[in-house]
Amino acid sequence: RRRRTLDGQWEFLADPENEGYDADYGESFPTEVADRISVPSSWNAHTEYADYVGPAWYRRTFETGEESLLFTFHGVAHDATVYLDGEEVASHEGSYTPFTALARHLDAGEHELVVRADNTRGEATLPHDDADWFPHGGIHREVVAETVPDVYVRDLAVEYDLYGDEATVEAEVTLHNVGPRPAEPDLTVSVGDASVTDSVAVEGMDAATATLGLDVEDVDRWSPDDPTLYDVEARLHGEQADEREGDAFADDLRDRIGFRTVSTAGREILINGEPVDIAGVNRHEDHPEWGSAQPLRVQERDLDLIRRAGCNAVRCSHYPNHPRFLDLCDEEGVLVIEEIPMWQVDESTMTSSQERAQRALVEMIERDRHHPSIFAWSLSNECANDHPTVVDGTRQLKWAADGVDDSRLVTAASNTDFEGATDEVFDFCDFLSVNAYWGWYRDGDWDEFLDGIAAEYGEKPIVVTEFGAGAVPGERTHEGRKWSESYQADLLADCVDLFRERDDVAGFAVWQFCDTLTDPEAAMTRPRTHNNKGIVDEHRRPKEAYRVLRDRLADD
Ligand code: ADA
Repeated sequence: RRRRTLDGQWEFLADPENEGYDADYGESFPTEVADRISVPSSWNAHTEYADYVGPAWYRRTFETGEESLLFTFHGVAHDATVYLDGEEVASHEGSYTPFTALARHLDAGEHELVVRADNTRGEATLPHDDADWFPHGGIHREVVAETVPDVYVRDLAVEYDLYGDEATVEAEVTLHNVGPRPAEPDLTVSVGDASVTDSVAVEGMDAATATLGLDVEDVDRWSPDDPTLYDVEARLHGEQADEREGDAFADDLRDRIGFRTVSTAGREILINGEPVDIAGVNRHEDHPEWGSAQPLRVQERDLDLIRRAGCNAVRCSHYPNHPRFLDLCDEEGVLVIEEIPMWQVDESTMTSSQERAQRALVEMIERDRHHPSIFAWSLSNECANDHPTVVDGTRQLKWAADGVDDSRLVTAASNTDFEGATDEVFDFCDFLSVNAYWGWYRDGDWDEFLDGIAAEYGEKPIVVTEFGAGAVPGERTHEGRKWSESYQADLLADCVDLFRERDDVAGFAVWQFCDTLTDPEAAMTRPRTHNNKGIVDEHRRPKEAYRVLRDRLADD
């Protein structure tokens, strides 16, 4: 499939009064007063718009032949509406999952794309307005246009069962026919060297889904130590039944998978039936130069530093990360927990954001279901899991997750017990993701706390998905006071030793990988307006905690 990028400089207009550009400038985009901004980027990574929160407009033109184009916006923060030649063609809520727009049978020549993006957060947005991370705005992930024929592969979802070194694969392929006439292309699905072909009938202006099965023999499993990946492809070919222009079908969709199983047994998490000790970090997509729009080099470096610290896992807190970062985790054998931005939702925000949450979850799983590195979907973070509205809403999310993919573990990160109440969401989680900050926000005994969790929620693995302490980079005190690097390092060392001694703790994820810009509203409790609990600072310079963690994990 021919793909072209629409990255580069776009015209840009902040719209603080939410007027829309028409109101002031008539019909056409006011190119003469517009700024230029690079795509992908967070507009907050540009000095002039560093603090800007609100709606803004993007515009660019592009040339095309006579063709149909499938546009994919990989991430627009937070809400977006897309116009092609003045017509609305797509709208989407949420920064971290992609959306598409199909432009059917475009005329040859120049066309105009306009995008309205809005990073305003509120009660109903996800994340909502209190979230502890900076609301980066704009088209912060790539925009791609693919040329598609009338009959094209819209979606490919691969599932498998593993029996020893044999896999039975089921590929569900959705075809769209945007032409008027019925069609019956041949569809070949291949996984590595194995393939199967069938013909699929699809009516004009309609869609059809076909499920093709094939067996893969001598499977090399994906594992953290040996992360083998297989190419998968759904390809259309064959002749059109009637004579028409371009008389053969031609389209393809490609991805990668890895064969492995994920399960739990008692207090253990198993990959391919083998217990793994999760040693991870939480990672936000944030960088002083790039904001949330990290180039490949930053992603590579982050993962390299995480690996060098001795970690084997990343919790993508608190939202679906850039798919390229997940590709790197697949290739490196790093285990991933992926989450939707359901952050500290209470009864009222649950009611207002339930539908968004469900869409975000399904979009995340549909985008990422082929990544073998992802072993768990996380439904939420630190929500009011003792409140019936929140519990019921989260249960529906669990059902939605199971409906799309039941091959992974499902969890939700909880601080409810930390607050002294019972977490009812844990009842339907495969493992218990526990966030607690004993020794930082409060004094308390970690062992006693974990004993309580272990006793209350039955025989499930416990992963301490957040713990840590803030350390302002460079801050040192002889007394090891709070906010010093040594206080943080000592606390992490003690926690890691304690978690690793306990049989009921299957692993941990340090809060957090790097210092990250936080919501300006939190400035008075977050020095430098950063969440300073990184083991490296925002420029990825190591703190004392980084070395301590590396020394602890090195002997594994
Ligand atoms: C919570 C939350 C994190 C971060 C952390 C902290 O546990 O899940 O996003 O805000 O607290 O640093 O206090």
